[in-house]
Amino acid sequence: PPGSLLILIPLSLSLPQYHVHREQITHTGMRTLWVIFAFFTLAVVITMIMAKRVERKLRLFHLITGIILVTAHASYLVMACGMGVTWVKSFKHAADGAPVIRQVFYARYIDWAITTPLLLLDLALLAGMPKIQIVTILVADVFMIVMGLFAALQDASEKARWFLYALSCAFYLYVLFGIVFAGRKSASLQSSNVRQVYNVTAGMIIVLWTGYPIIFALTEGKGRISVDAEVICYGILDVIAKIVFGFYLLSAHSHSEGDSVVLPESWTEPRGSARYGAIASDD
Ligand code: RET
Repeated sequence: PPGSLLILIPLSLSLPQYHVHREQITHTGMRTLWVIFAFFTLAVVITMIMAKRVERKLRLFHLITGIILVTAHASYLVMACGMGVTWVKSFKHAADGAPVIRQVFYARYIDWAITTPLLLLDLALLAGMPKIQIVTILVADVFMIVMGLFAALQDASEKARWFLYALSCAFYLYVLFGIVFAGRKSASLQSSNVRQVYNVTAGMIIVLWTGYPIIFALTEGKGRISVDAEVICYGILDVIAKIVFGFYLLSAHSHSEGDSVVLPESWTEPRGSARYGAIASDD
């Protein structure tokens, strides 16, 4: 009834005014997302053209790189359309004491969960690593991303967030060790050209990928840099780690006529020997 409304008005005026400080993307960040989307679209088209031009046996790398680029293209489209994003409570407070909530683009983690294992697969196939080593590195990588996603979304306890972050970093270290030791050991059996491509691509991964946990610590972790700056930093890394990396790998390959990769026994050991299913004696 209208009478009760009249009572509610002075009541609501006397309540303390809570306001929440929102850290969110602005048009600068949105524009960045669209620009990077355009880069990935172009990169997908160029990869398809390059795939048509090389001999069949090299196309597996074009296929894997193509899937990586299409995934990034889709994820940037989703984010540029304002989707794949959620609000997460921050552990810091605004200058006036108001609680802070921050936008987190969780779509990236879905992208990374698909693309980072494929980037590692590119590298592992180039080195000719045994299957079991490939599987463990890829699985550790997926765990790294999933733990990172939960760290980003965890807003009940700051300690829990950093614990999940540390766990994710531990998986990351496992992946790095795999690339530096197991991967290089397999690559050392290959021709000098393949070995060199491996060293360059592995080096790129070590340097570029390390940027991601650093950005995470500054944004989701400490809330030091804005959502726009976060979009730009991840965007630059994504473009280098996917497009520059992919094109280097593909063009280095097209020039390596006659480079046949030496496979470990696990790939080639004949049926009926010491193998158990697909697992060979050296796996
Ligand atoms: C997170 C947060 C927690 C700690 C670590 C992380 C690592 C992320 C990495 C991402 C790589 C992404 C790439 C994308 C596409 O090109 C999840 C940020 C260690 C290494 C290469």
